[in-house]
Amino acid sequence: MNTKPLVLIVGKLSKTLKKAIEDNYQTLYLPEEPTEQQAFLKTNSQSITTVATSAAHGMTAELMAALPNLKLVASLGVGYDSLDVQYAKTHGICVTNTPDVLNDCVADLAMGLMIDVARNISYADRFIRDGLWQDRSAKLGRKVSHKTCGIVGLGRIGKAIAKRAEAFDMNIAYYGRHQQTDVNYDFYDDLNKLAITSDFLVLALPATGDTTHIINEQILNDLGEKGFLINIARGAVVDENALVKALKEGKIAGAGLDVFEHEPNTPKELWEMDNVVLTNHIGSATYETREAMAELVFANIQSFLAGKGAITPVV
Ligand code: 8YV
Repeated sequence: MNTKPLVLIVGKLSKTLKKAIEDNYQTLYLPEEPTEQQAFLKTNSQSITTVATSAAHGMTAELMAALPNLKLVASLGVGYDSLDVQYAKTHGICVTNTPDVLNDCVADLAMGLMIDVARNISYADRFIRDGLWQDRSAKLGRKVSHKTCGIVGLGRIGKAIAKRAEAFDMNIAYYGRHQQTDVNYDFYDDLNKLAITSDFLVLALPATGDTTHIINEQILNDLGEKGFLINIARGAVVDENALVKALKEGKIAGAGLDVFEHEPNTPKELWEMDNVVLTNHIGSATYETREAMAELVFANIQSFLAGKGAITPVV
């Protein structure tokens, strides 16, 4: 009889993480097809105490409720908006994420999007590949250095962005629920005022009920026609229809976007805009970072199942 704890893998995980789990625990995979999933749960739900999943897939209250003996959900990703942590908390289920190991990677991408959209790097690449250089010179961009970087959400990733922006001689300002005593950046408790003062409004906040569409038409108008929006947080924090409208009407200078409201679907109007840089949610998508995240997921599972508790619990 196999006495190893049983781990249910929900959604796509890397080969290395799946192998680590398979080598150490009894492993089951949740079918994605609804009929198959129901049959699977009917047979296995009672024996499952541990789930390994990702921020990209998530865990609903419905699925957690279908696993009556569930004790741990270990998720790959720092964001946990796709996990029903409220249900988990009220039902004694521990949820873990993978903070810190991806701060640098995501912050690097934020700077990349900022420089790309301000200096027309992706546009210039297309300009050459489309054979347009023969006929005309490329359009002018905007400086990044010595400009104001307004960070919405000065958490661990926000601080990593601020550190990079300082290296570009940028002035750093931020908006959050409270002023932080361990930084000497300009604090704004009014998002509109931060938008007005920013040349680059960089979104690094979590997606919660309170932050849905926090970037709206008025904020975008306040950012202004020389301002750029950079989003490496979650699509839900931006009113995407208002963003498309602001870009169409030249209310802002451009946008660098790694996340979208309805991924993998993105507004087709953005595809045609030369002052927009689009990436497909690749904030943490490097070999090194995904390996570190996978190791942290596995470490949380090992520690919890060894009775030592979780390493990075959310709840
Ligand atoms: C995830 C992310 O790692 O960390 C997060 O919250 O959004 C991504 O970097 C990726 O979606 C895999 O789940």
